[in-house]
Amino acid sequence: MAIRNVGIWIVVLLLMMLFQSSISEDPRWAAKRKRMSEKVRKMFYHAYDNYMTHAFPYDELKPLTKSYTNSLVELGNLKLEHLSQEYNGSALTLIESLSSLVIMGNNSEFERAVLWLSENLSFDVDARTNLFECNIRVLGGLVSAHILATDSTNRMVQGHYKNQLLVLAEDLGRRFLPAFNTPTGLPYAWVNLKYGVMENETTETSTSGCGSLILEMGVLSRLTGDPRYEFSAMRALRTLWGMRSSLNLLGTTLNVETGEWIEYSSGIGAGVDSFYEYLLKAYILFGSDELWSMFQPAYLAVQKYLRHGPWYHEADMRTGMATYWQLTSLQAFWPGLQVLAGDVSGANSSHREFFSVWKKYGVLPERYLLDHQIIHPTEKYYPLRPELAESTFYLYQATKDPWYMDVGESIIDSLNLYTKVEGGFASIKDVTSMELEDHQHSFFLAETCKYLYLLFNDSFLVGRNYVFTTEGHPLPVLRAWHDRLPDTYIPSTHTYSIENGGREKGVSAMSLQICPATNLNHRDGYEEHVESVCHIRDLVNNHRCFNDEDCGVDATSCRQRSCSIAGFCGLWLLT
Ligand code: DMJ
Repeated sequence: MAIRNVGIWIVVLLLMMLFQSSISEDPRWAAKRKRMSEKVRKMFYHAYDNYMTHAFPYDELKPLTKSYTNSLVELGNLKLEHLSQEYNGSALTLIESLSSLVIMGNNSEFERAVLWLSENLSFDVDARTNLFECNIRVLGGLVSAHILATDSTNRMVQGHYKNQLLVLAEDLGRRFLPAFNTPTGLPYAWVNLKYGVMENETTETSTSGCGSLILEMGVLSRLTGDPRYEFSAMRALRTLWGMRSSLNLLGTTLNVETGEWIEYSSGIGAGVDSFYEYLLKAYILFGSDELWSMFQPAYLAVQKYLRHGPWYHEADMRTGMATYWQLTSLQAFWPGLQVLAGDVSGANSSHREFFSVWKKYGVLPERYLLDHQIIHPTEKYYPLRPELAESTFYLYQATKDPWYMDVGESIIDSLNLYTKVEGGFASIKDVTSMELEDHQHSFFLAETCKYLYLLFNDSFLVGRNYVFTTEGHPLPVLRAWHDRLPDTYIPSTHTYSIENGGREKGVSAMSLQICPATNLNHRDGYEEHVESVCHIRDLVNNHRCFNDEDCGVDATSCRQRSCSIAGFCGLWLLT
């Protein structure tokens, strides 16, 4: 017995030494953070400056020919039908760059851009746009920038800003409303900004298309006091949730007039992804129990029916039987969502698989056949997508494990090696030959560069609580907008006096202080701060736990978190 105890202690001591060696901040990490964030900044400006020179005020840059494309009306429109002659672009990439400019600290360029948009942008155009795409890119970009322009840091020179972005956002939001005029409340996928829903418009939409509008439209309602936007988005979400199967799974496409499913196959990638994301993020932002009561069973159903080890396949929503064994590039957002849900070990293992495919090809192919371990014969492209960088950022925030910085570096190296051209960053047409395509998507500036930058420099987030939309635009968690924030919650002025060996001050990006921030974790008989929705306090054991007491309380649900065998704190929804 005594010998066994000694053995256990040796193992414990070895483990502690192992952790200890990685606890102390290696000066090389600080140097790496500096070097890499500078590298990403350069990437962002290479993309931005080329857009401003060759494409602004049109929508997106064509980096190979140094020209432009008015792509807002093409997004989600694979057949390019009903393309309008009148549409001349909406400076889409500029709108998408606004929050990244702020995060990188370029307030003067942000102000210049805000003023230009204030004076020149109009949505009174004959343009049939995809509601989802226009919502996440344009409405999301505008409301987020409006909040950043008017927050306490006063980024706009006084007097120059008179809520023009909010006026524009409200004008756009009003143009969305006709899309919701259906018997089910589910919105049409397409709406013409000038004329509303077109005659003979398709009634088919996707789960993400009608189920991920609540963040932007909810915030628009909170900012304007007009409840119609939030009401419409929430009603659609409720209808959609009501269409779930007895297994709590949802299909991929549906008919907005009849409320019937068209495609019963259920997954976490294209056509569904942001539906899950918005349930949880809207719960974090608005605190409504109704949203949590949707997210939790939805998440559990994914884990039960779609997960295969660290991979996720698709399954028939009615039977739970596997349909397609495919990894899609869009699925790589999932580990980031798992971090927010507190399932850090689940996030870690699925992230590793996505990264292994990235390493295999140099970037992530759009579709990869899991059962054959090969690329899909036609979907071989990589359009500069952000999802793997996004998840890497969340996992680094949750664990502070420097391995995620290595992953970020590897992503940055690949982007520079394969996609950087003189005129910007070009999408990859075929990852097996690295042949390029003449398109720099706006989400490269809104998301890819932003998450890579935040991975190495999160100073923007210190002392503040933000939820990032699916397009990477930050929205603040505010008491005024939240159903459950207690009075002790102080969102913007509260700073922590936590120090990391005298080297690092501040709190993590995920510190959603929804539960009171003190008196939650009694260790050694004293009261202490408990930080974050999803990970343990910044100073303990290099962000790893030894027992449940290290983990504190989940800030959004106020439930005690527990410590996994791997040393990560979480809610462990499956237990
Ligand atoms: C972005 O426009 C958003 O993240 C969206 O939810 C799906 N993915 C693209 C970028 O890949």
